[in-house]
Amino acid sequence: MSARSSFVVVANRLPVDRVTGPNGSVIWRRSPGGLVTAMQPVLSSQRGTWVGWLGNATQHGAPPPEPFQLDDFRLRPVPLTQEEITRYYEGFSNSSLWPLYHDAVEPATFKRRWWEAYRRVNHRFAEATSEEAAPGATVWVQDYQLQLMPSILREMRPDLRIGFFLHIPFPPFELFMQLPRRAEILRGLLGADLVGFQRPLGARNFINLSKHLLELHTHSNTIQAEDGRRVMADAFPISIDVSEMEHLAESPEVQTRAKQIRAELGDPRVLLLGVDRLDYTKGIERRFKAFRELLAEGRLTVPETVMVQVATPSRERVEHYPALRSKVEREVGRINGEYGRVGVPAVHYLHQSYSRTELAALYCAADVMMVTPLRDGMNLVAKEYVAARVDDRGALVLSEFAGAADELRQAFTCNPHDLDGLKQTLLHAVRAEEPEVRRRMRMMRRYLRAHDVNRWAISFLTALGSPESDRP
Ligand code: ADQ
Repeated sequence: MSARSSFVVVANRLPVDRVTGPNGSVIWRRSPGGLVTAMQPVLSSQRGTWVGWLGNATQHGAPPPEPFQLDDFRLRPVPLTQEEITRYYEGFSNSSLWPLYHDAVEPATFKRRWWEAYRRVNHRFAEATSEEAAPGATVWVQDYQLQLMPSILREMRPDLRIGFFLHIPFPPFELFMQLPRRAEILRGLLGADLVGFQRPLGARNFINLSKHLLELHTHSNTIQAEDGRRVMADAFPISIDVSEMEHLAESPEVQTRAKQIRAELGDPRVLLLGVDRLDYTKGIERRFKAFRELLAEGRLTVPETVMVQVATPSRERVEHYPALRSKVEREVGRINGEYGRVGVPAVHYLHQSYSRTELAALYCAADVMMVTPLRDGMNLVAKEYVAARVDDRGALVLSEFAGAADELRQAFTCNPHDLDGLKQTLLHAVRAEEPEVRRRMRMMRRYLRAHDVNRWAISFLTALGSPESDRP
């Protein structure tokens, strides 16, 4: 066995993208993203390991992919078969847990065979982690795909310090109780020493659930687990690499591209922007409806106002997603059919992935950024937009159901379920005077600079290592 690590990150995916090298060889390149940026310093200094899935199916009977080194940390791939991808990932994770944890804005589906795969895969992740972790190591498990892992790992390795962070909302008691395997999931999470959430509300829901479902004793933000351990639950709002986005936004390349984007759109007076994974939680349909009604009422007009919607392809094999894509694309067609002219569409819809540079240019070009999820753990796009506005311009319309609303308090906040309210907020943002826009943006930027993703990682790890979390 290789040298073991004193720090192990576990996430469904390894932070790498597959690219084809010379002669068709496979090369793994580090994928962009806040999580890996935040983990990098700790992983490097601790000779850390990241455990996760490489993203492609392993054939039955094929040898598991070997661990490998990337930059200065080790990657330990966990293989999944095609059937496990269907049942553990697309099934239980993304068709049962994802909708349920997002207020069941689309109905959750439960299938018994999905549960079996979810349990089996969590077990496999725990085994791989146990092999990688040095005695007394710190293990940080990420997200809803791995909620059983903390308790399985604790049973294998009671010497480890285990943290868990949930990137999506944790639902209220009434919703969680619909989950067929609710007690097992809760016990799985309680295997950790520290369970972190995006918002204080998530931590409160979790503590309340422990009290009522398992009748555990709770005090403030600690829960006494069935084996007598103290488990701490608290909010650790995730953030972005603020200086990376600021540097990008300041670069001549991005500034030039931002101007070019506006020119290509016909130099509109107001450029509205949406950037989301194409997901039913993101409130894309509500946003289009609000825009269409504002055009119909003549309160916004084309070509003075133009909307750009980037909708990244996502989970196309999971139920609800192809249907959402059809609905969104129909709506775009309807708006353009009614309000566009030859060469002047009202909505520019882009179902594509973009580089960080192009995203930064879009952020810099947009007058109003629309972030209107019906429910969202945090929403990093809202934070990226604020970080990119090094000119202190630009208005952020932000749903109060996004975790980011707890922090970006100077945004134009809205309730996306209330269409009239959403329209009012959009108009308010469009019509706001420059001094007001600048004042709001300046304050949000100041806040964000002091709360970047490194601070998030440090505060979680400090709480995980603190003696408070296991004092009897
Ligand atoms: P997501 O639901 O994926 O994340 P979000 O937080 O908005 O949502 O992050 C999306 C990321 O993808 C952003 O960094 C954005 O720049 C990038 N992105 C979006 N469209 C893109 C495109 N077309 N091309 C390239 N990149 C694109 C989950 C939770 C969130 C939580 C995060 C982190 O659902 O609530 O904020 O995890 O914890």
